[in-house]
Amino acid sequence: APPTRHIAVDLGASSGRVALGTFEGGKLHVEILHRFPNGGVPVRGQLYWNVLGLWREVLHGLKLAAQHGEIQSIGVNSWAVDYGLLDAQGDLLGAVHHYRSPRLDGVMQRVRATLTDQAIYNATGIQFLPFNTLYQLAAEPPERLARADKLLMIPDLLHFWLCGVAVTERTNASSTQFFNPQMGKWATELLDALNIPTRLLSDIVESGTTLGKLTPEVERETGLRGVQVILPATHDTASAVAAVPAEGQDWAYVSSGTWSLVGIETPQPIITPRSLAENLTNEAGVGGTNRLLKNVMGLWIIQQCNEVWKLDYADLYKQAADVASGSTIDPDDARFLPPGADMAVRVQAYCSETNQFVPQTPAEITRCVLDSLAHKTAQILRVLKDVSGQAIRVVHVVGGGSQIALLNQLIANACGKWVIAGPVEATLMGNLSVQALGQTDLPTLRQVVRASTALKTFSPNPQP
Ligand code: ADP
Ligand code: LRH
Repeated sequence: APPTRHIAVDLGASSGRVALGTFEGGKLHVEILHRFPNGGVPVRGQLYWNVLGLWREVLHGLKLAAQHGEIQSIGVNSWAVDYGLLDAQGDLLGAVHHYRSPRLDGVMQRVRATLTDQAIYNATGIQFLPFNTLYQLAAEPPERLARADKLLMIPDLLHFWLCGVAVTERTNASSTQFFNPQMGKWATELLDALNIPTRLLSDIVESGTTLGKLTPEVERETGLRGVQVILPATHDTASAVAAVPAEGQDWAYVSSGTWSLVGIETPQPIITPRSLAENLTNEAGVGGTNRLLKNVMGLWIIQQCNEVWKLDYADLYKQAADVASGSTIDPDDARFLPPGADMAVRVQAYCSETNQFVPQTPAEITRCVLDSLAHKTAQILRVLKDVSGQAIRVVHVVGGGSQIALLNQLIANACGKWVIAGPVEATLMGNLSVQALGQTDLPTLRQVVRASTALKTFSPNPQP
């Protein structure tokens, strides 16, 4: 088959990129054309995303792509749960809120008191996290919802701007906590009970679907011609998991970035009293798979510390490998969720309160966080195995965090399992593969990723 060429836009919480992917001879070559930073914008006590700034960066990346000859398609993925509201003219209604915004303080507790955990979990199978879209909508002033005509998740919003078609792709719909994965439809009864207008919702569409051509305006702006928008798995974690270079069944993944998503793939959602008690999530994957996983706070804690330290990540992680393990924190303690220049102080306070060694230097604090993430990963894998009955032999680490050799080794040690690290850009590769191959055959897709990536293996050392 002749080579095909596709553009993937991957918007992560800490950075975004526009990449060109070329498929040829069962291999995928990825070239990153444009990278740009991302993060929350604080305004008057709340936190927002600069979604228009992201759009400008995307357009810039597309202009660069237009210099690379004929391109078949484009697809956008991003972090989950956040959304824009549109008015009846299709104009963006106000700013786009950030999932770490203080507006959500106390909202989940209020909703859980109204609806019961069983009602919410049995309908959705989603982990209770205070920033799920369900609680974000419950936090909206009713007047704003009354003025809104449509809710679009971030990637769906960008697809709307690219081609004028407004739909909701399924993998990201499942992150809202008002999608029923067993029925394959919106759990409208939850929204009804909270007086959230369900007319805001649009049709749920599968990844691999062609939405339509770029608008004439986007063509003029970028110089691209005849490019189709094809839906990838729009939830970044779903794209990353699709590109886990695994074979067989007995593996787990860690999608390691701002968040650390620790999970396994199962054929069906697992929604039981035990999975509720463990607060496990069931998110939709590519090809009708289920992602049974848990959100772990991830590298966010170090990212926030490094806003102050301003160190090179490769250097910082090398230094962290040279200090001894000291203390561990629960990275999911609620105190670590909000941004702040005092993140290192929060880590120290946790250690002090729990009568542990208090890390002082950036290397010591980083080591403490990495040790803690590895322990948490091992703990979750034990739960996943118990709940699913699936054996786990190897752990695949993908994403930006898979570059941290120390973390890979700590995960191998804590889990007592082999770790296979890479690809770093799993999300881009999953996005591009679904555009090129459709979503029919995950083993083939994973074979392409394996053939196209240099992987690193870490064997577990006995614990000291
Ligand atoms: P997200 O998609 O959530 O924005 P990424 O998957 O891009 O996150 O991962 C970002 C993380 O990757 C950073 O927080 C940092 O810890 C790690 N990282 C980035 N560059 C390097 C590097 N050169 N060496 C080791 N780790 C790195
Ligand atoms: C990772 C991610 C994760 C969500 C979080 C909000 O980027 O999409 O899967 O839970 O962001």
